[in-house]
Amino acid sequence: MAIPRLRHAVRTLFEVPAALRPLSRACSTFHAFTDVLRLPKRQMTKLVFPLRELERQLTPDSRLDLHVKIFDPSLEDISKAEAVFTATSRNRISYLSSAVRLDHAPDLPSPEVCFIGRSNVGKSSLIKALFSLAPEVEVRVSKKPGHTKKMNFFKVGKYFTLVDMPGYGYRAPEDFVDMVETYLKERRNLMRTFLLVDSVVGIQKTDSIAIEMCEEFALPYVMVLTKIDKSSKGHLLKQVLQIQKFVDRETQGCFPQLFPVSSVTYSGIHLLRCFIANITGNLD
Ligand SMILES: Nc1nc2c(ncn2[C@@H]2O[C@H](COP(=O)(O)OP(=O)(O)O)[C@@H](O)[C@H]2O)c(=O)[nH]1
Ligand SMILES: [Mg+2]
Repeated sequence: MAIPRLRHAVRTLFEVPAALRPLSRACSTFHAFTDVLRLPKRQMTKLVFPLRELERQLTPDSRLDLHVKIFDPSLEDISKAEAVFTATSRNRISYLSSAVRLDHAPDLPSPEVCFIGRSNVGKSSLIKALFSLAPEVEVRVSKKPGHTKKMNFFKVGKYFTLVDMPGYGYRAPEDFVDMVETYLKERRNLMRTFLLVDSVVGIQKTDSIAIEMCEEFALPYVMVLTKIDKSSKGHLLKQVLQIQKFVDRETQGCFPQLFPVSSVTYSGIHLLRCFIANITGNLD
C-alpha cells in the first residue's frame, strides 16, 4: 500500500501544476521567433506586442494615449533582428569584462547600449532573456537584491556591446552615483540607455533620480517596464497609462513608446531585441 502512495507522491512532486503549464511551455519554446510565428495570431500578438494587447482594453478615444506604433517593425524585421542575438561560430556573444570605473571599461569602437534600474527591477533577468539564443553567456541572476555592483560588459559579435549597470536604491554601492553618472556622461559610444521600471509598482523615488540624470545629460533613453507577468491586466493597464502620462508630460529625452516585458513569459522580448538591433544600426 505504501509504495503506490509513495509513487504518487513522487509523481506529484515532479508534475508541473496546471496553472503553470502554459508558462513552462512559453519558457522552453518561445525563445526563438520561428516558434512564436507558429502560434495562433492573437496569442502571437500578445507575446510579441504586449502594448497592443493592452491597447485593446481601452475605449477607441483613449487608445491614442498609448503610443503603440512609433516603433512598429514587421514580423520579417523581428526575424532578421534575431540573427543579431543568435550565437554562432561567426557571431560570438559573450561576457567581456566588469569594471567599477569608466577608465577600466573596455575600449571598443562598436555601439553600446546600457541597462539601468533599481536593484531587483529585473535587469539581469532581462539581459538573460535577451541572450537566451546564446545560452552559454553567463548572466548572473541573484535571489538577493544588490548583486550587480559592477558594470558588466557583454559583446554581441561585431554588432554592439551591452552593459548591465549596478542597481540603485536598496543596498546600492556607495560610489554608484559616481560610477553611473560618469559612465552616462562620458561614454562616447553609448547609443541608448534602457531604464527599467518595475511595472508592478510603477515609478518610484529612486527611479526619478535616474530619470533626472538621463534628462540632465540629454541622453536618449527608453523606458522598459519589467515583470508584466506579475500583474492582472487591469493593474498593468493602470500602471502603463500612468507611466505613459509621465513620459509624455515630464520628459524630453525618453522615447515616447514604452516597452513592457516579462523575462518569464518572454512577452515583449522579441520586439526589444528588434529595437536594439535597429538603434545600433544592425537591421539593414
Ligand atoms: N515574475 C517575474 N519575476 C522576475 C522577472 N524579472 C525578474 N524577476 C525576478 O526578480 C528578482 C530580481 O531579478 P534580477 O534580474 O536579479 O534583478 P536586478 O537586480 O535588476 O538584476 C529575481 O528573483 C527574478 O527572478 C519577470 O519578468 N517576471
Ligand atoms: Mg542584476
